[in-house]
Amino acid sequence: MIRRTLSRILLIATGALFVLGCEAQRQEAGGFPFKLPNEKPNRALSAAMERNYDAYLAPIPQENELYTQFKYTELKGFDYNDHDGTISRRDPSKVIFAKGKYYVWYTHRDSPTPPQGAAKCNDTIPSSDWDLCDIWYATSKDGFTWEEQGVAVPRPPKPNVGWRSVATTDILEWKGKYYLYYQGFQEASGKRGDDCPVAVSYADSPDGPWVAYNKIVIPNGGEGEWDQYSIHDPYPLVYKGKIYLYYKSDANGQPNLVRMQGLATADNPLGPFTKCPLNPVINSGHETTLFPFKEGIAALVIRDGNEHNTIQYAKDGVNFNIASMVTLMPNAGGPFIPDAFTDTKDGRGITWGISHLTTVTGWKTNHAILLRFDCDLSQDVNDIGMKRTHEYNKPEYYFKHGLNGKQKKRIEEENKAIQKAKK
Ligand code: AAL
Repeated sequence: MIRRTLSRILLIATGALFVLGCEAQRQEAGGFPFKLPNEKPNRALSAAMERNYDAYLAPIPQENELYTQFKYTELKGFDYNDHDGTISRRDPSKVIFAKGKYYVWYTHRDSPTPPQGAAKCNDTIPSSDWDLCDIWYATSKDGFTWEEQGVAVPRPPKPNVGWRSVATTDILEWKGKYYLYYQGFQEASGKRGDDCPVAVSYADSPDGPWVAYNKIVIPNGGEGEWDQYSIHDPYPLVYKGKIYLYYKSDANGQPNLVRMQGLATADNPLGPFTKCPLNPVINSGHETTLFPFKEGIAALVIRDGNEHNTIQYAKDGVNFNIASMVTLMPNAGGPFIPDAFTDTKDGRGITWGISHLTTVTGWKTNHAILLRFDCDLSQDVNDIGMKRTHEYNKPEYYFKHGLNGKQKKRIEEENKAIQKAKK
């Protein structure tokens, strides 16, 4: 008892000393300045203020080159069969500019029915939105109106890699040739997770013809490793004289799928690719979107994990840190990155791209659409209209995010328990 009282007195005394110490420091240095200093002030700072200067490119988001809002525009030129779920376009590649126009590649599904799930799928009925797909492409003069050009990479004949579905592609330009990397499914997605490795096709022109390499270029990890089942969203850039291909994998298993991003590098687009020993290099995120920025690589980290809804930056392309917190991020963003393949030492950033929205009309008519996003993550643009920090949404938007039945029940029970306890 005496010991407890003594330690309580000690605790209170330490607390009081700490407060007095802080007050003495405050009086000596004066209160923190009203005008936020541009440079880190030479005074004792709280952890939050230390971080505000050390972790971000600027102490206010308006001046942080890696902070942005995102704006969206519906695309012209794509038909979706009245959105009945039989046509889907999703998971766009980066956008490139070649032969006087922009190019984008994407997963294209045209099936007799919308996806029916793994149990009901067959040779023509898809299990998921990205089952029984081919890779198509479209071109545009302005990035808003697109002309669909048709198939770039079809599903190869069985048993070649991707015979069941080729999906979620991305483009690399390397030494005058073009390479499309994509997920090559050997069985319907959903039969055994969403398992697949990565395959590649190459061409002399972005218009093809594309030659399938018909080999796995990024294999799944070994048994028990984080990427043992799937390599998703292959995303190549040219950095430090090499091909830096980032990808996503799922770990931990159901019901707690943890999605993270890894890196594999190569000197040749057809491999061999060496996985980074520090993988995973990003602890969160879903579809993979990165771009050269200054001397390093920046990443849009969406949807999954502790650090979802952040933009991250790695000076060395490997060790990523949070550079900003953002909202309404593009899903599966494929930005236009003029210096994606130039091996730049001073990446200029991005201002627009193509992304997707999934399950646009509900599960019965499940399909995805492509849309355009705009932002200011560029060293060369200073669009203050993209640097606001709040989103203004109508009440309907909030009420759409309502409680589910289970939650309503829990609250009802909590109320009853409180009533009972107070009686
Ligand atoms: C996505 C991507 C990959 C997954 C599936 C289709 O958006 O992460 O491509 O396999 O969902």
